[in-house]
Amino acid sequence: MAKPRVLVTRRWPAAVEARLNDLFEVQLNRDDKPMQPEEFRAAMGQYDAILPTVTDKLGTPSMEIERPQTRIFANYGVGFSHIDVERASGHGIVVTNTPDVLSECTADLAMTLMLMVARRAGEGERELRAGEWTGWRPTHLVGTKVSGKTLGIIGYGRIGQEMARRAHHGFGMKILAYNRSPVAPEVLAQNKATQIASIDELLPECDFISLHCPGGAANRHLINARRLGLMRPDAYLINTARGEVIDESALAQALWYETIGGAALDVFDGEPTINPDLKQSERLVMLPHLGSATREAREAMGFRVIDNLEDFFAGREPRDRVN
Ligand code: 8YV
Repeated sequence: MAKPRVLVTRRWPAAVEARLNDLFEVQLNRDDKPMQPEEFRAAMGQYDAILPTVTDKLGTPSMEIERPQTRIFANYGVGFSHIDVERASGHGIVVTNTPDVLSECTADLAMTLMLMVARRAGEGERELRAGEWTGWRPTHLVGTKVSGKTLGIIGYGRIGQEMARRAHHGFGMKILAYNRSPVAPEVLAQNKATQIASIDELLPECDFISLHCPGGAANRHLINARRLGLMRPDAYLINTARGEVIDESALAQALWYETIGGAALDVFDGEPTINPDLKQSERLVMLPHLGSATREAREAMGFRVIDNLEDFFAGREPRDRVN
């Protein structure tokens, strides 16, 4: 039987590409650039599977095609708000993602951001590299203590829980959790977390707020000017979820007028373009979407995609089907 034809849109870890080549007839997008809608439309006429990443916008323009050859989008990543899943379902295309395998690394990065912004690590490094450090003094780059503070987690799924585990068990933080659906008491008990009924009630109680909810239209600007106004003036906002969850213009204002303590972002609305207003503030830490960027997570994500493809082409239900 002919091997399924698979399009890999970006370069993946070598070990994963080697395994894909063993199993499938693989086409690699060799220039490693995000694919454009017209390229997707052409690809959907040729390949049995497309393996997109967050940089591939699989919305309406990419899917304007009748009777595609493609039967599965096996996404490399847990978040899939770049894929119009409803439209894919309309074409009979199965969509899968890669949960679990990047939860720890993404939570590690959220901790990194929290510590960096609270302890002014980015400012300190910039000063040192610029040759502007004049030496130790009691009032120099004084930040905020993290240990023992209250952390609010919005989206208490796999990554949110990993963040809570690190913060509670490692840093003695008190955990407040907002989640759309009720969280089982035994899950909350693992990190002595308290579920709060609404985001509006959660925000004023927290020293740090970390976002771990999905992106997409439903959560667009979940953190808007009004909600930023509910944060304490010395509280910090951390985002490793998706850029669109925050109204970035409102955040830029809150930072500029110092109505919040600071923010640390790994994801941006319209990334890799950054809203220039954000860059005005020294109290903002920015990283270039590094959440899952470890050798371990990126390999595990690739092998998880392969598991989903093997199941699908063997006629089994892929474990990570989302539609
Ligand atoms: C991925 C991510 O690396 O998995 C996710 O949802 O945000 C990232 O860490 C990226 O999305 C790859 O597609």
